Amino acid sequence: MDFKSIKDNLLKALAGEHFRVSTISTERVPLLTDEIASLYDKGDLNGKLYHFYLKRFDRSAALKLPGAKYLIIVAIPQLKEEVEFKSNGVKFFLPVPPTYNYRVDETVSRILRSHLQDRGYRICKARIPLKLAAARSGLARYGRSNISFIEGLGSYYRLVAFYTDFPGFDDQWCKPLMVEKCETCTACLKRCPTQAISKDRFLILADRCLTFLNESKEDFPEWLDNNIHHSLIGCLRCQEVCPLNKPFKNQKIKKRSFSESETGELLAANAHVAPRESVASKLDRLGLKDDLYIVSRNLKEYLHRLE
Ligand code: B12
Repeated sequence: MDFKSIKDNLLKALAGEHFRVSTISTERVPLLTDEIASLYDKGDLNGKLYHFYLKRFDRSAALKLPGAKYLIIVAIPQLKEEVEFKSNGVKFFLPVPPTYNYRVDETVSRILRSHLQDRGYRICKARIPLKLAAARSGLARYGRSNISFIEGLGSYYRLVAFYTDFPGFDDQWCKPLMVEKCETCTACLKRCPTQAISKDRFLILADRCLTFLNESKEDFPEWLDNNIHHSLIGCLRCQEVCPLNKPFKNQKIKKRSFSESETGELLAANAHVAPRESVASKLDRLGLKDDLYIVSRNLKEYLHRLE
């Protein structure tokens, strides 16, 4: 099969799952990583943010996949998942925002394997600044909230990227753009419960972002108002208030419910006591199997709010 047919068939299969796709040359990978590192060097990024999340981005595609030619960037539409809990006879729901459930990456991987790997090309998951890659390849545009947006999906999608040595793609490199409507809208800025989005700075103040705080194992800072917790992990406020997300914001998948005893186990979880299989497998299905401590701590924090 010629390059064009392989590429067209692959793109068709990904589009069949409603995934959006772009490709760039792997020569761009160091540029992406350097762009982030230079922000840190200039003092524009919080040290913890850089060391915990950003420092480990791939410096070169070849180190991961020798002979890699292209980076395939995929946006996977994803809705929030509403999770039911029960404590002291009271039922309550907490959402898991879109993008935490990484299990869907396997669908992308399966499609790439059947269209590329089965024809002798290799693929390998990439660890890169995904928003920047999506914006630099024209797949997405930045919003004022600093999340990226795609026409028809809002910001409710998960990004994932793979390297391949298949030579038949295009280098879709361009200047990152901002969503035009964000130029005159301040909805996310006003709604952010911790003032992490500011008028005079495009980048968010990551160390103020509720997500940064509740994804971390560290204690919450003194200044954080406990009443603002509303998700099992992360935060939904800047996305839910965004006019571009209006069609999607009330759509949710109600997937898991934890019984009273399972909720109790989650609340009591610690590093020494593994939860029973049913609890572990429900966390796994939510894409949170490695986040037991954080889920437990966040759940407790939310319950304090109800007291
Ligand atoms: C670190 C990180 C965080 C940190 C820092 C967030 C941040 N804004 O960078 C924390 C923990 C706070 C976080 C929070 C969230 N995150 Co996060 N996060 C990441 C991660 C690991 C890296 C992002 C990154 O590179 N940040 C560094 C900054 C500097 O990069 P950047 O914002 O792209 O910076 C560029 C732009 O600002 C641009 N720029 C600068 N000035 C200007 C001016 C103009 C006009 C323009 C156009 C551009 C521009 O240039 C910069 C580069 O030079 C990615 C996964 C990945 N591997 O990439 C997920 C990721 C970005 N997160 C994601 C999500 C969904 C979230 C949350 C919504 C989760 C939630 N529901 O709670 C929140 C949103 C917070 C927010 N408002 O941004 C998704 C985004 C999907 C999407 N639709 O865009 C990603 C891609 C995860 C995924 N696999 O899908 N996250």
